[in-house]
Amino acid sequence: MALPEVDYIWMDGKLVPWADAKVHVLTHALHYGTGVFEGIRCYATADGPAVFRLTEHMQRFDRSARMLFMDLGYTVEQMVDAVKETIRENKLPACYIRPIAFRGYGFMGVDPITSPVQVAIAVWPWEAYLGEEALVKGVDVGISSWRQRSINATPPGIKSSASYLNSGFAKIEANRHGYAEGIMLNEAGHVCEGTGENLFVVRDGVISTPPVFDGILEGITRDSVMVIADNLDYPVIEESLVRTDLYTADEIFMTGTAAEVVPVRSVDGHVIGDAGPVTLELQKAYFEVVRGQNDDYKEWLEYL
Ligand code: PPE
Repeated sequence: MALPEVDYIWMDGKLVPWADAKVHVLTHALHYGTGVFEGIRCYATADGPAVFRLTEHMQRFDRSARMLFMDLGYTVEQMVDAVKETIRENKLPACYIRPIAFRGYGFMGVDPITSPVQVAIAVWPWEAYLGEEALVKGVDVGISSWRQRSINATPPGIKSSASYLNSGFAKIEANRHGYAEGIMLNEAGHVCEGTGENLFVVRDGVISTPPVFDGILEGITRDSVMVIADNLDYPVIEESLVRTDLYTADEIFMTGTAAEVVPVRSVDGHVIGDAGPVTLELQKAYFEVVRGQNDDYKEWLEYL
């Protein structure tokens, strides 16, 4: 999507004009994928803009960085404050938030350790990730011919820039085949996730989702939906799924910060159907929670 530019980007400790947030072409991460990032959303609520599960996102950011031996140079609390400041200074009622930490300019060669760590936070308005209509009507998806990045190669649990080459391959293929999204299987044939979303299946009133050990990003939206579903008395289980489980599901939906809760209409041409009742109930509940309309979840909202 074309970026709707705003005034400032936070870069290495200070706000700089959007157009000045630049890096050198010999930035290590550009050549070797040595970056980690986050995707967070800030929603408009009756009490002003609120960031959904901001601290959890910054904790995951910090964990991703540490797994790459990157010292952010800021505590989680300082990063939380920096996100809030960036939204405030850009005067946005709601936005998407993209923190990124990466190995910068200084050295070439595979070893990242010697290159300096740079940290930036960008914010911009980002509407429905797969389109407004997708939230209502659902999307057609296909199983990708690309396998999911493996736990011992490019770990899917680390939200690294390098990891998204794999997502990029699958997304290009999906779009070329006329699908909104590609679903990746691991080498064992277990269903993992979409290129930017976790996946859920509903069968006979039971909600299931692939376990972390099958090689997925441990999504914060995934966790939120599991808690909400549990509170609505749905049985929720983590279990390995194979492609045929998708073809015969009663309902399928995908979750992610950018995507939110999106129904899946078909998989490889197997029709699942219009958005089902469980999907719609969870989607409605999720939107109420993020918009501050359900007090039971107010600890998930961090106001500016
Ligand atoms: N799996 C993948 C591969 C993924 O990229 C995301 C988020 C998720 C699961 C869901 O995680 P969470 O956001 O914590 O619920 N994808 C981010 C980036 C999307 C992009 O195109 O860029 C996002 O939704 O922000």
